[in-house]
Amino acid sequence: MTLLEFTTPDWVRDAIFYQIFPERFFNGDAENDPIGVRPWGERPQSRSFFGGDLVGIVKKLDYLQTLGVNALYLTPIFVSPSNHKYDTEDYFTVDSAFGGNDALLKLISALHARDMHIVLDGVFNHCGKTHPFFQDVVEQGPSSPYWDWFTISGEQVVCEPQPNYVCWAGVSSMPEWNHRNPDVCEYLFSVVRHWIRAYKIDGWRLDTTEYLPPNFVRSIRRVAKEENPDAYVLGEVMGLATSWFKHDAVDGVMHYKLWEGLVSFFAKGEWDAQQFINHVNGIWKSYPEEANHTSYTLLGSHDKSRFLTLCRGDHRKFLLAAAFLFTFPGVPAIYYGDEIGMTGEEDPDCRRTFLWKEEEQDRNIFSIVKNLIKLRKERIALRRGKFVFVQAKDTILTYLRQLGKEKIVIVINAGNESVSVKLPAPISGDFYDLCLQEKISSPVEVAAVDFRILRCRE
Ligand SMILES: [Ca+2]
Repeated sequence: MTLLEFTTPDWVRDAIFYQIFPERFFNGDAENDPIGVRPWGERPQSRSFFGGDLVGIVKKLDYLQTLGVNALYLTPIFVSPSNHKYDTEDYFTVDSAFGGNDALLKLISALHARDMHIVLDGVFNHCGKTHPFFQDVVEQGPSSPYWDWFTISGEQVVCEPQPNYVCWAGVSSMPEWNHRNPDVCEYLFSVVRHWIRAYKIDGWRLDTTEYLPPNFVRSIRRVAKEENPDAYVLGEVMGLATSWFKHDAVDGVMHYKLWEGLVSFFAKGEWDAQQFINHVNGIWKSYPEEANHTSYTLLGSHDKSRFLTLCRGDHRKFLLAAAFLFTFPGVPAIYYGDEIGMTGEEDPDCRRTFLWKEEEQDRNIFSIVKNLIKLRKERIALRRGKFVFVQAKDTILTYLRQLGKEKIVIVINAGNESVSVKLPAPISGDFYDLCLQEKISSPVEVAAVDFRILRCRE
């Protein structure tokens, strides 16, 4: 496949993703709870368990559909001793605390019946220390058939005080796979195949993509597409992702580079609109157009402080960034609980249990996020249209989304005073405000820390 032939799954362009950390979303079955679960609502510590599971997600699908999301990304669900499950023990079995394989089958069937998609987290850089192949190496040393599946210095495995094997970020509980060994790659490809073939998952999010050999990542994408040409392969990439697209290795990336700009402009106010545009344009032009439309754009994830916390609790700033996300190309994604105003510092605080009591939720944020999702789903130009920056001055940002005759102008005012924005030709004239549902004309009044989404009238 050459770069010219690089194409990405069509369904992703219409997706609204929702990321779930299953241990913390909803406890649908107390029977499968691990020993020692903490009371729901308590602040999490790094090793806390609360009992969330896949049955809980099934029970909350009405909620998710009411919000408007149509695709889920779950952090890892396979057998592992931790609450985050990035230390896999068995790639072919869903953890019993999440309900086992049967619960996944029921979740997928319920999602597909609602025309919703699901992407699982593939942790292929490393496994957990309790993985049987690593345990075999610990017990048998160099005579283990899996000795060359890891990278070990010496004649036996030493875990403490310093591991003598390559492990993720130096964490001894996460030994890295030796991807130079073709048997290792084949084993991991069999995982990729299995869950697409037997369980019909719709794609993989690849954990720590930047730590993986590009050829291995490209092969994962190939294997996934062999099983289902519409499978979505999403890379976790913190830096600029240009080279991953040049390798045709992923369909999109978790857009942490865009997130940096959103934090600097919307949350912290450190940049003016021109700096923000320069940042966004720089990324936009370095990625293939296809990938710009299928990269996963986010305000939050399990690895970052909550966006509302980065905004120091200013709801208006959070909503301004959300308005940008839902009117910008790419696949907008909500980190569970952001839509009801959840806060939290970095891990483990950003992984609190979901607040299901309505009196604890910010219903204003919920209703505006829900409306932004509705607008995006109703207006094809917001999902698939061309995007052009129109104006950037101080804290005011204007851009256009256009598909065929449909033109939508977004005006953002990140400043603390209301402004009157005169829109330049050729988008001057009469408009219809899609949020306020009223006709207006240029100049457009925009309140402090507010936005307007305007359909151009013919
Ligand atoms: Ca449970």
